[in-house]
Amino acid sequence: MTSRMSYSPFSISTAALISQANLLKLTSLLCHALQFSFKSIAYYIRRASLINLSGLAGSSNSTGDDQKKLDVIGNDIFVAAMRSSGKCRLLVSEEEDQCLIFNENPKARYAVVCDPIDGSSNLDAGVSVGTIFGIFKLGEDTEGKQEELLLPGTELVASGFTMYGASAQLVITMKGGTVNGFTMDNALGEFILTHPNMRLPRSRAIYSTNEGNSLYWDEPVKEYFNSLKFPVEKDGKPYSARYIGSMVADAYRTLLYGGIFAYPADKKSPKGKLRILYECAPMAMIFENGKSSLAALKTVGASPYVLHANVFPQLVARPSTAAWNA
Ligand code: FDP
Repeated sequence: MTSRMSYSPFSISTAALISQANLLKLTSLLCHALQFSFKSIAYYIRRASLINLSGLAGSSNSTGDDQKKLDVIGNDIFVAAMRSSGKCRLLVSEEEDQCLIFNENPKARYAVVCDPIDGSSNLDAGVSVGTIFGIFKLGEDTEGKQEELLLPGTELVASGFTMYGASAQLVITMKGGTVNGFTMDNALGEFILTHPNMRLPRSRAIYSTNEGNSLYWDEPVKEYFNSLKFPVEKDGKPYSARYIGSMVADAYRTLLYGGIFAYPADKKSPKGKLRILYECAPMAMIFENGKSSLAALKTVGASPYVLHANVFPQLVARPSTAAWNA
């Protein structure tokens, strides 16, 4: 028996992405600039070993991490794309100490936050990494100051990430909307809608965390993860462990398969490792719109007190029974 793939580029393609953007009146220029960044970063990651882009750049970023060459290139691409879109007034990147203010675009009303290459410690091993982004709408009276960006995730109008894996996967959501996933078709050079209305499935019992930190965990955190591994219910099955160490890749798998992703604060990082503005808030918005639990909602509501602030407790994904029954 022959089987037919349900692949219909004519009915979906970028038109779907653009129509989503229109829903929010996100200008297609900003949307186009974002897609251009993802395609370019994907291109350089694929070619890294061939064109000597592996390894360290010899510098460190605002959060004290050693920068890889691809961190620097990814950031340069993202900054150039946002600046030239003409629609972005403020840009916060993990790789920049200060907020970038594009005064050449005085009428621009969007502020973008991003981690251009998240999970970069995995880069040289060819493991999936990703770009995380969030978009805020500034008021008409904006003065284009970085303080305007110390906002809780609840103020985001859109957020998403692109995972650079076997293929580039773009996941995007708008305020109050659904979560949609697009796969890069390299031949067409377009993101194709392949995963409409993504929702966390309830079926899989997977936990995803860096268990190597358990020595530094507080007792309640240890107890929580032990409860997943040693269920007390009769015939209860333990959770499986999966940890890639790239938040975007762990989050993408969690969205598809279900389970829990966590990076708990510990004695080594009492304020947590992940950053509120450009890592946790956008990711929490995706999981909230994908019907995740209260833990994600708490993260969405957290406000950064400085641009590169961390967030606690960083439990970002778990299917919510209430949301699913609604
Ligand atoms: P990385 O340091 O490689 O950029 O926040 C960054 C991040 O990766 C996340 O992508 C990832 O989930 C986490 O840190 C990995 O940290 P550990 O190596 O401490 O597990």
